[in-house]
Amino acid sequence: ADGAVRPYEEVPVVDLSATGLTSTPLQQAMDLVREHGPIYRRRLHGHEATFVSSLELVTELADEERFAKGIAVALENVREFAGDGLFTAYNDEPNWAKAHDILMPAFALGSMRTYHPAMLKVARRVLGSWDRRAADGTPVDVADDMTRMTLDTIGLSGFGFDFESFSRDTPHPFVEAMVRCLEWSMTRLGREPGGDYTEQDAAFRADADYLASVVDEVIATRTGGSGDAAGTPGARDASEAADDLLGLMLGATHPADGTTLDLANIRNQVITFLIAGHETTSGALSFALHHLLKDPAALRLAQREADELWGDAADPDPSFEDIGRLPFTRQVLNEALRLWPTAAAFSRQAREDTLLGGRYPVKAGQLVTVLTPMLHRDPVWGDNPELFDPTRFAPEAEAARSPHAYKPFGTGERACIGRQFALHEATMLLAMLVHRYRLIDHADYRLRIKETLTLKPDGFTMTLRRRTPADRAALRAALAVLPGGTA
Ligand code: FDE
Repeated sequence: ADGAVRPYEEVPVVDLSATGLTSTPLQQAMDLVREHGPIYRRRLHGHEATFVSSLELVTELADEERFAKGIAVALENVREFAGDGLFTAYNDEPNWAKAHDILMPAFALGSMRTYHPAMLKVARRVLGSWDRRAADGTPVDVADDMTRMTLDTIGLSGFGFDFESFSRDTPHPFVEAMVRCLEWSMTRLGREPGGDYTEQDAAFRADADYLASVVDEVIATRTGGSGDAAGTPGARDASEAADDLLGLMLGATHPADGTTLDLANIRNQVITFLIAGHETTSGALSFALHHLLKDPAALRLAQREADELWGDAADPDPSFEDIGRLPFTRQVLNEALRLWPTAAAFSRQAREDTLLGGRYPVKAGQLVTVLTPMLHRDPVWGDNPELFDPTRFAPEAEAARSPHAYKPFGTGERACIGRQFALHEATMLLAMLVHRYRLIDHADYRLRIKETLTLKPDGFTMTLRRRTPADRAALRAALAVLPGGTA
């Protein structure tokens, strides 16, 4: 970058119209950054998208005066089944601000206290299932089980609805339909002009309708309307659950004008939260477990932290406050989300004509997409950005770094509303798992990443052994002889 203003035409152009997208378009986009640098334009069947990935340029895109969230084609596709829910709403759609204002209090840090018991209940389901695997030595499919746990958690804590995923051999049909909808949104990006996609679109429609019908059941369970409300496990009455997400959506009025959300919008919000609240969090947990499996030193530090809280308790009872006492476990999650931010891209839209980086002209309304995994490998992360190193998130290290170097939850007003929720849930489960189990790399797993709009480790299994008091004593002894060990 010589700093000279140059015509936008000089940004490198990659034309993929002949080859198309691969089955892993995000990793393809990452490779293109490695080849072409931190800004490039990608052409595909007459559409063009601009990708950006350096700290310098993302810092500008994060300026809310100059840029706002943009709904790029991928999110337009998601709008086909999530409508004007928070994630996919346009900035100026009145329902965005309205739902945002009504639902914000439900995501303040203090509100996590309300969700803690439901989160703990579901975490215990994971332990129940993994105890049986530990006993008979069969492997666990990590991403599948993390998805079971995050779906049950958002269902129970947000909507008082129990998906009971751990009593099923295969994922809940809601998950399968949702994953297909996300895949449809992703593959639709690479469609060739003139192709016939009627079959895919009909299958998508059926899946989207099914999602909506599940959501109607969730709502009916609460309002006592039609549906199979009677006897649905986990159903609670409205007064008891008034402060969860669904309670707020159904009951709370907007502070400014006193109106409530309409039912069509509530349906879109419930679909949005069921999707956003579980796909990304389960991927984050799966990557964190992968890295701990491959990094015995980090695993031991995480185990020591949990051991210090819960000792040899066979069934620890994590309190709400305990979750704030797991800073290293939190660092492990942060670092997992650095390397593989599971919602791996977000788009920004110029408010006015502007110059990005003082040299690339961007027109009012034009979209620019941030490739988060490559931002997270910017030189600001040091010489070995591929290295998993949770100490990057030690408080001193964080304080010394630009806040714009790390964006796994997006940026600005439209950043992730569920961040505290996801981190509370994931920190608690991760700590409970490393406290209880030895993680065994029985298949010498090599990381492959599956993309269904979000990212997950593909085919990741491990076996488990319950940790014993002798294991914990040995860990204490081993760490005590290290420099800086706390004997
Ligand atoms: C959001 C979000 C984002 C942004 C996007 C754009 O910008 O476009 C991001 C990046 C995210 N998010 C990420 C994430 C990760 C994880 C782990 C998560 N996330 C989680 C969660 C949970 C929940 C419940 C959620 N999440 C939710 C959500 C929502 C609703 C949204 C939208 C917001 C607005 O308003 O816009 C988000 N998220 Fe998330």
